[in-house]
Amino acid sequence: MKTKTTTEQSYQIARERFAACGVNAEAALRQLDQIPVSLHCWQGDDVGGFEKRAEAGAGNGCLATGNYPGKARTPEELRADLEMASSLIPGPLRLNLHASYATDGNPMPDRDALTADNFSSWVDWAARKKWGIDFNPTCFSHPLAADGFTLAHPDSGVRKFWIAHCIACRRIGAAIGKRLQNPVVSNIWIPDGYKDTPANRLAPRERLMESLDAIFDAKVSREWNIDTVEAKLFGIGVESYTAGSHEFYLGYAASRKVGLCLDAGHFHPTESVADKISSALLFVPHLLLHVSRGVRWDSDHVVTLDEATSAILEESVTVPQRERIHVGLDFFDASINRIAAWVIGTRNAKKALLRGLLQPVKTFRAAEAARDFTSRLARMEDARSLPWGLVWEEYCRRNEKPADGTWLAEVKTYENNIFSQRI
Ligand code: RNT
Ligand code: ZN
Repeated sequence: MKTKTTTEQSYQIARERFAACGVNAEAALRQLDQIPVSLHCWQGDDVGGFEKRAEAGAGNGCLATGNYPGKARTPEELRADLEMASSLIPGPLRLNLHASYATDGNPMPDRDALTADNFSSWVDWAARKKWGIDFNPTCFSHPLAADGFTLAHPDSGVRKFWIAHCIACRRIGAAIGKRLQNPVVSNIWIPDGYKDTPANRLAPRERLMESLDAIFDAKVSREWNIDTVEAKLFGIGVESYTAGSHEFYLGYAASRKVGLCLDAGHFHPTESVADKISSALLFVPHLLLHVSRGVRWDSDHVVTLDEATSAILEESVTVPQRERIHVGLDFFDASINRIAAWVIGTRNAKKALLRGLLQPVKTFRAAEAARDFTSRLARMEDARSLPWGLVWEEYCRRNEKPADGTWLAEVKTYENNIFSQRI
């Protein structure tokens, strides 16, 4: 770790440089402390979950590739790995849980009958850590999702099961939110779609709309549970059509006043997801960001500081009412150390937020208001080389977390000591 004096002195220089551009670095650090990032449990075990049936695990288009050793196999191992990862990430975190990670129940009920009691080990753990929790129904990797359809299934019996599951999950969200006194974001994603050209594009969407209406008709506390719905353009096995497309969910969320989830991998690769935030926020009550990185397809690569991903997070802090935006991660890479994947992706998400908070936005906007587009571009480009990295280093120091370049050894030690026992 860098010494306090070096880091602080460098920060003072950086702070002055930002002040000269009209940016208060101290205020940016305070704001960064107000934006928790929701750490997705599923990066730790390749979307495996703890159900012990044959279909369990990643499925229905969710695919973690690679076979790096040391995957967490039990709740205890997964929590230990999350502890390790979070010890290397500065600032506030939440836990993002999937229903397939239920821990408490003997026997464990099927997904349509889960309650908050089935997650008590997670809730106790999060309470101890003072983390909030977010929640997701698991509408995949189950015998009743075997043909790729759930809420839009032509069979009303199958739809009923998934409707019951989603209602159960909203209730779990509300119960956990109340217990932690911290609202839970409950996000619905379904895989339903066709590999090849559909003959009827409307019918599955009508069924999905009706299923969602039944789900959101169930009375669940709005104070403790925040609903969001997640669209997708395509996926493996559903290349030609997904019932829950962006247009479908944007229309649904706006008309029903539920939140919308924007997953960075769920759009055409040349679309700007950052650009969608300001439009969606005008019409939906909440936005959930699934911060992810698609490489050629919805590959869920670890978040890097690339242009497209940074732009999403930078934009998220420059809009008014940013408390209506919730930041969650959604990547899963089984080809590298899974804890390092969390650390790299989450630190990057936080760096992008910090860079957004440190942007001389007022200056950019003044140039724009004056229709001086030359100055707007010049200022934006000059701002890229402001010393934000020194502010980040100070943020790590204040949070007693390692600076860049100093955390990996701890992961390697953990790998040597712990992963070797998981054979
Ligand atoms: C799938 C969606 C969804 C999942 C998680 C595991 O394409 O992105 O959010 O990744 O629920
Ligand atoms: Zn997602």
